[in-house]
Formats: sequence, structure tokens, C-alpha cells
Amino acid sequence: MKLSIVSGLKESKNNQEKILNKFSSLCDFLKPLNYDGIELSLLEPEKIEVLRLNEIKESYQLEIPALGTGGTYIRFGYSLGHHEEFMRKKAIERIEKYIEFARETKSKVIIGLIRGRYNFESSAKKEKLNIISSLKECCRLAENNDVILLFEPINQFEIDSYNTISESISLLEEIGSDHLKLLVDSFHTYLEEDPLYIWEYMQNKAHYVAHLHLADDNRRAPGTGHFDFKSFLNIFKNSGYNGFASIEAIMKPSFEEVAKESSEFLKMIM
Ligand code: LER
Ligand code: MN
Repeated sequence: MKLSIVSGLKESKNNQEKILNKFSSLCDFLKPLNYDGIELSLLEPEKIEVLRLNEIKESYQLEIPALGTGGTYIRFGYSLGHHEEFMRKKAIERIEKYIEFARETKSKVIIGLIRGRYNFESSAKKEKLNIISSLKECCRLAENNDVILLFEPINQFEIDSYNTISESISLLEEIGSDHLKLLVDSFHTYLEEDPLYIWEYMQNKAHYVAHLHLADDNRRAPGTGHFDFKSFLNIFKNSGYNGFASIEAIMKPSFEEVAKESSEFLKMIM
């Protein structure tokens, strides 16, 4: 299993040199800490000179395993379930930009918060149908560019749809695209799943999973709370999973300390 950590590049605010310098210094810091990659949480991927970014990434022999897309909903309000057609189409257009970028960086694209929250002017049923039809459109774009989409179950306090792993797997089966896989986040697993059944269930469904997010039950660095990371990671390890586990935690006291402590903790338990 490979290790990565989530970071942004502030590409909407910074000029090109600043963006690329930020990426270089991340690589420089993370490589000696045994990281294999950096997951990028982006807002406007098209603002980044992707060929230059690739050169840096390759010079460090690091990967960009996945691109986070949640900022599209948080900052612009565009979502896959949006009841206004204009806003829904905008979300799909934005996903296309991520897919084009991901094709160049050999990354996967996350479908998480971009599903959006249900709007009181609309109905849950309608927005869910919108999510499904938007996702089908995104799958076609992903297939045409040979990029994998990662569908992430997210806890009910952050989003209204597809909070659990089993609901999400049913959706994956309904859509039936070999370019649509599952992202399992330990924090959402802790909040949403029944601890009596989840371990065995995940073991049987591990073949759907193409990416992992790691945060402890307090959403801080793995090892600072009570989540059983050894059992969680062993499920995937024993099923032959050779993808990434990405640290996606509250970066306190600092990104540097979270990166360092997470890597040390995971090395100790694995
Ligand atoms: C949000 O809670 C989360 O886990 C992100 O990965 C969603 O894109
Ligand atoms: Mn996550």
C-alpha cells in the first residue's frame, strides 16, 4: 500500500511560479518521510501548467494519486444534484476540467462533496436522480479519457446522499462503469458504519475500492484518536489492495507535524 497526503496549491490565487514552488517544496518535504504521493485538492486545475508539474513530480518519483473536487461545491456552489440545470451543468463542466488534468497527471478524480446538499426548494428524490444522471455523464467523460472516478461515501453531517458504503456500492452497481470505483474514508466509516458488521462487509467488497482516506475518529492525524487503523488497513492489505492510503486530516498543529506523525504511526502499525 502506498502513502500520500492531501494538500492544495492555491492555484486560484497564486501565479504559476508560486504554484510550482509550493508543489516542489511539498515534494521535498514529503519524500524523505516515506510518502509515495501527494493528493491534490484543487479548485481550478486548468490554471496549473501540468507539464511542468509532471516534471517536478517525476524528478521526485512521486505520484498524484487523486484530485479532490469538493471546492467546486464549497466555493462556486455547483453540484451534481443541483435543482437548477445551469448549476448542475457547471458542475459537470468543472469535473471535465479535473478529468483532463487527471489524464495528464495519471490521477483519479474524487466525487465527494461535489454531489452537493439537498436544497429546500427541491426534493431529495429529484436531487438524487440528478446525481445519478450527472454521474453517468461524468462516467462517459472519464471513460473517454481513461480516468478513474472515485465515489466517496461521506457522513450525514456533511452531505445528504450516499452516506454509507453499501448505498454507494448499490449506486456503483446501478451505473455499471468500470471507470467508477469506491473511495473509503476511515473517518466517514467510523461515523456511519455499524462496527459489528463493517469489517466483514468491507472484506467482501474490497474489490470495489481504488483509494483510501485516513483520519482518526477526531479527524486528526491517524494515531491521535481511537480508530482501529490496523484492522481497517489489514482488510485492504489482505485483499491485495496496492493503491494509495491518503492522509486527509485536520492539519493541526501543522501540516508538517501531521505528515510526520502519520507516517511514523502507520509504519509502526503496518
Ligand atoms: C469530506 O468529508 C471528505 O472526506 C472529502 O474527501 C470529500 O471530498
Ligand atoms: Mn475523504
